[in-house]
Amino acid sequence: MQMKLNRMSVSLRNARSQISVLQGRLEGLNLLNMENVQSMVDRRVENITGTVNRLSSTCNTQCAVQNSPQFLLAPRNCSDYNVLETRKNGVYRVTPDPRNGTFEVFCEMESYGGGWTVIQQRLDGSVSFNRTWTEYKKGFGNLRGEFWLGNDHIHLLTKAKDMTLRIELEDFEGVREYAKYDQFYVANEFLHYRLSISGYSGTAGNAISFNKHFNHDQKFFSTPDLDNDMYPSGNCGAYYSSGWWFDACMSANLNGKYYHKRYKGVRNGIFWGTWHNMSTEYYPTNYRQAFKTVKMMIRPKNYAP
Ligand SMILES: [Ca+2]
Repeated sequence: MQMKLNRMSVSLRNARSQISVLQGRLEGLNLLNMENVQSMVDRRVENITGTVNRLSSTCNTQCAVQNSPQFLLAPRNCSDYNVLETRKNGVYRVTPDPRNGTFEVFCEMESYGGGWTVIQQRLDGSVSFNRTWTEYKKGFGNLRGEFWLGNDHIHLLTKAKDMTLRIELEDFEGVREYAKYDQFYVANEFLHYRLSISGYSGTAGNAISFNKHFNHDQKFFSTPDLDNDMYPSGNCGAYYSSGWWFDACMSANLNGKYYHKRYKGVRNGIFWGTWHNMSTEYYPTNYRQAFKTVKMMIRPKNYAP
């Protein structure tokens, strides 16, 4: 009896190890194919979403009642909470894409017309932005303080709806300026979170698309440990200690190091190339501009406060 049991347990163990080998191979195959299938489905869903949006925007008052409840069930971003008459700043849960679960975001509901989902904030330098690809992917920091919301989350939010981006900047003299972009989209990880951004207006200047040689539009995301930038002889992310949609390398970088006052040397601080006194900087004799606060936030293009 004991021998039989032993024999059986040995063959069970063998079977189990064979199963796990097969499982590993299957997963490999599945992953390969699933990525293709997923991007195909994503494209289809995007097309259908576009059609549905067009149809629902042609709806008049008769169909408004049927449309509103589904938005109320699962707010996709902070602007949906504004519909619910929740108009207080704070942390809320959003579901931009039901297939990818829910996550928490900080909602700016009281200023700039409200309904803003904050994707990045700098306040005091308490959180390092010198982080890895994986950290920028997942997000880091504290939603009530300094943070990066995470590239996967930003992708889902900007994929679900046409979004505008608002950037608020403040220097240590208390000067506040802003930049707004009518269109803001971040692609998925397979496309290295490529940035699509256009339609500037504001007071801070268009540092994102500065000129032919410095343009962050359509650039991939790079981090100190993963170089997807346009600079052939080095890694901008490593050089400037941050993750960003680097060109070769930059006219803007809001994820640079937090300096509490102006500084000298490598311009690895928070940087906005069109800031008013930026042109007086001259390396290496002059000081570099430092910023006190930065906030990046997004809201649906069709939002009406
Ligand atoms: Ca490079």
